[in-house]
Amino acid sequence: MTALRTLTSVLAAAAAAAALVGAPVHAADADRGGPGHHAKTLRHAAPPGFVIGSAVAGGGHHVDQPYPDPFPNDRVYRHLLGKEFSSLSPENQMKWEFIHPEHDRYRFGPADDIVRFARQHHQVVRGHTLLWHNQNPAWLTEGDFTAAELRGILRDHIATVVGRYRGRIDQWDVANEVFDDSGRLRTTDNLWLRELGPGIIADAFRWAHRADPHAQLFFNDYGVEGVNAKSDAYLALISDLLDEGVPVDGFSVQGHLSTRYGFPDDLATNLQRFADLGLQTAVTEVDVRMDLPDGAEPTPAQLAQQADYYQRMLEGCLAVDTCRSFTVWGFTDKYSWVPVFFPDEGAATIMTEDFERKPAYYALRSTLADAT
Ligand code: 9MR
Repeated sequence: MTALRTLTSVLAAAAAAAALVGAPVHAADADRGGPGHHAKTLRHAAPPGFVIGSAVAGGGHHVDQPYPDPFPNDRVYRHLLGKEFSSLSPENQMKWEFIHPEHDRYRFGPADDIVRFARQHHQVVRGHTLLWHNQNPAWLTEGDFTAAELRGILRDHIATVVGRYRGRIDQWDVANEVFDDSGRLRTTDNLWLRELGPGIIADAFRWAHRADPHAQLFFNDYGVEGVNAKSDAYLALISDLLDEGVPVDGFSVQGHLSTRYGFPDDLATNLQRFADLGLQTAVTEVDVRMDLPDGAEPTPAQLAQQADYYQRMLEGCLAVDTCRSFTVWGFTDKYSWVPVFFPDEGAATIMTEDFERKPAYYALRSTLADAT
């Protein structure tokens, strides 16, 4: 079957399946000459001032990855990354273990390449991330440092990394995933909180602000799409920090969803309460994985449900004035982290491994076009 026929039949089946589950997928609208039918890419369909982003694959724990680093090597990937998106997030290339692999050595090359590519393609960059419990290098986690030394290490890292990209990064995920699912600060598994206490969060924001006064500084997490104990904890913490004059600019929800679970219908309500604090909001890491036992192919119904979830995430963001940035965590199944981390799940992105656009892609594009 040709790629086009596959796509056409998938779209038709997806529309039928959407009707079945009552999902408001209008995946095919854009191609039928509906609103925004002339918008050929996501970024061109987006309303003015609204950026649509993708993570830039590479540098992860994809230990069994059967491919060379995609960003520098895959020409089709690069072409689509430049053409479809107006914002880039390094998936791993600015994380501690990657950019600061030894105490006295930084590795900036891959991050520099992304920032340069973004410039060339008129894209903004979301920096990710400065204070996190994961992907810290062994020299740091296993080193024998005093509290004062650790503090100095974090301060220097933030000054160095944020300073290097000063003026070229639009939004920074300063603090990533600092709460657990019950809304308790990760004072055990987060090295910084454990060794230096929760006050280090405010310091990280202050240091980042000093290094780049124009970058918008964010808290970022998963499982905070809706109103729940964890997002409540963020609301309380950020309110306190703002009262103390700490330079926090934004709160972002990652959006790693699964078709196994219900959609977080209160996304817009949740984002709005952060917007009401005067914050920017953003959706930063969307993917929607599905059950694919024994290497099964996605069914039309699964693709339709996935498209529906992507669309509703985007609609939730578009409904909130301060949500001006929506990023997918990779745009092709070829390089997705999902099957590596979730056995028997996958197909979580908006394009197949062969870069064929799925119903989710068209759902995003027509939703963006309708919002213009
Ligand atoms: O996609 C990233 C993957 O390549 C890494 O191996 C993994 C290791 O922790 O991190 C993934 O990205 C995460 C992001 O940085 C923070 N939110 C959750 C993402 C998915 O795990």
